Amino acid sequence: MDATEAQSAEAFFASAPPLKDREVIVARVEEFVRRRLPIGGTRMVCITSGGTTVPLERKCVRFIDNFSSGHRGAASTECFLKAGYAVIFINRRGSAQPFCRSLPEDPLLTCFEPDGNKGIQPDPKHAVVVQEAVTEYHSALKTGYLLHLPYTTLFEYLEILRIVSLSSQQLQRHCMFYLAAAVSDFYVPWNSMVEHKIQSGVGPMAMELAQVPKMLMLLRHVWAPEAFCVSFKLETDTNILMKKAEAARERYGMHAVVANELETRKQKVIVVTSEGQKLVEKDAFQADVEIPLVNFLIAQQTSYIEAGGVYV
Ligand code: PAZ
Repeated sequence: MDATEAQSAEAFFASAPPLKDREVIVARVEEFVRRRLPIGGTRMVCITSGGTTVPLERKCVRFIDNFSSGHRGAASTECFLKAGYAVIFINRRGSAQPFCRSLPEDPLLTCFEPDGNKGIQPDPKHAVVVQEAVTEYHSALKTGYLLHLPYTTLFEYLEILRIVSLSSQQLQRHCMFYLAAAVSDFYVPWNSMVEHKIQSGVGPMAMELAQVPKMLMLLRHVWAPEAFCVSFKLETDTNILMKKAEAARERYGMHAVVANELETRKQKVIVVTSEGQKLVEKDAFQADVEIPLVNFLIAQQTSYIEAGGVYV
């Protein structure tokens, strides 16, 4: 990567607002990574999920959003946990969470009912799914296999991703990055952002957005150069999807790029690796396409580890 890209990334972080609870996050990540040592025991994956927001005001009322329900990240977290991976789950606040996907939309209010004695109990209609969700989620937390780090803004997302990647360097090839979050390509730099709510009634508004520095490049080559890196490419125009995915793999040196189209993303994806393109589809017996996708990527990472890092 060239020096200008590294400089613009440095400038981004230098001008970003301070990350709330930074020390706590760093300590939790370092402890989580330490539990995976010595290398060769449990593998770790960092899964990003949901869409970043780009605030337009410092005291933010308005923001630009990126589409992602978080389903992919949540389903994949469940699959990696089942496969024995420790998972750092970086997700957008309010987007889908692992083990909750079969619960009704408003789980707390719908899944429970008053027990007539000032307490609550699961509504019998949802008792089985509630019990399963609570048991699996708490078991992953208690056994130290799941660390949940929520974000909202682009600034928080990139700060947290950098903290995790730098800490995970010690795990070398036994760490995977699975970057399913939809991350904004444009933003308003903090130092040129207005403090208060933008006022209306003054006619049309023009706003210039700066380009977000190419952090995938930094992640891959500087922050975690040995980790197995998987990025995602979403397009709505199928004619350009594969070209963009191939280009992303070349440009950022990703080990795999998962290409998906908006309408069909829950049924099939195409994974681009140095070996070519592989169609991954869910079959009639699989609940989610993430099951074959995660299995395929785990096998790819195993080859990467066994090849001693010589892969791309
Ligand atoms: O979160 P979700 O299940 O609704 O969708 C997943 C996805 C389409 C956001 C993800 O698979 C993806 O492609 N993420 C990267 C998007 C991009 O920046 O191109």
